[in-house]
Amino acid sequence: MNQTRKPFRRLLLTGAAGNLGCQLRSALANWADTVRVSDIAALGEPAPHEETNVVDLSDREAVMHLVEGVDAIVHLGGISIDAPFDDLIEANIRGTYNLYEAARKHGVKRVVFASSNHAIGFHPVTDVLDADSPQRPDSLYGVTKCFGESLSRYYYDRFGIETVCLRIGSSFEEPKNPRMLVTYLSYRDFIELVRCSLFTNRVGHVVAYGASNNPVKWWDNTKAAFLGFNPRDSSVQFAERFPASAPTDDHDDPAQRFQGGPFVLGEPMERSR
Ligand code: NAI
Ligand code: 15L
Repeated sequence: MNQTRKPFRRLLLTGAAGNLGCQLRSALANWADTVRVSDIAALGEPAPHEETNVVDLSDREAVMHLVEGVDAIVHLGGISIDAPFDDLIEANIRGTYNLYEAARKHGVKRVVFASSNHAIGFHPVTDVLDADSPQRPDSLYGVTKCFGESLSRYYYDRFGIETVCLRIGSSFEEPKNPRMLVTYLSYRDFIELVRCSLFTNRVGHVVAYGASNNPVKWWDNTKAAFLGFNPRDSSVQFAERFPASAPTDDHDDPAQRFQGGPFVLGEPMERSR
């Protein structure tokens, strides 16, 4: 049978059992001959083009094996909310380090890293940020995303591994609260952002914000315009669910004043023993 060659031979997707991993999994079929899907959780039956690997990202040897033979990585795996420090260290700090170190050893050229708006969540809601705005994490979770952004910068400067750091807003089926009218990233736009991040010829190391074309904007993607990401969706269709109010930073409630919303209220947590 004469099969058309796809742009990538083998792509690795971490966090494939999660919310966004499930959305991306089928799209990747069009982009790579083989998609290696991985998670610490069960992954279900592999499709014909898939290889499944249940791996804890904190297991260095297992991650080294996981990354062997892949052309590029979409790294979504890890803890996706604030959590005890010891847990974040394993999944998000050690896990991301293991992944980059394996990428270096196996000659992987490109990583798309799921960072988060919580890397900049302590900026007030009245600010508009771009890729050069200082990191202001709003939680230990946000700190781990800042670590991932710095680690990937180092691996680019030192070893030439390119990374697009996606500061994803709120990527769910629908916005769940007024804040998400600003931070909403539709699943369709999320997939397109990953596609642009994988397919743009040279990206170096770049930060791109992940939001749909929402009426209120906190983030300016001009410095990542070369990715060609043009969101097609908008939170406007959900606006009437939440009463409109002008952005303000004079609220008493920090969850209203800062872009990170309720994440700014979190307490540092120890693992409960
Ligand atoms: P999710 O929590 O649904 O998926 C994360 C996946 O990572 C889960 O399937 C989990 O089992 C896996 N995982 C956790 N610890 C692991 C470990 N030690 N080893 C291997 N796998 C592990 O989160 P979601 O929504 O799919 O997000 C994907 C990525 O995007 C996450 O890194 C998250 O921080 C980031 N992100 C997501 C946003 C959103 O709105 N969905 C917003 C900002 C960032
Ligand atoms: C994130 O980083 C989380 O992974 C996601 O679950 C949401 O909380 C999102 O940010 C958000 O800010 O809405």
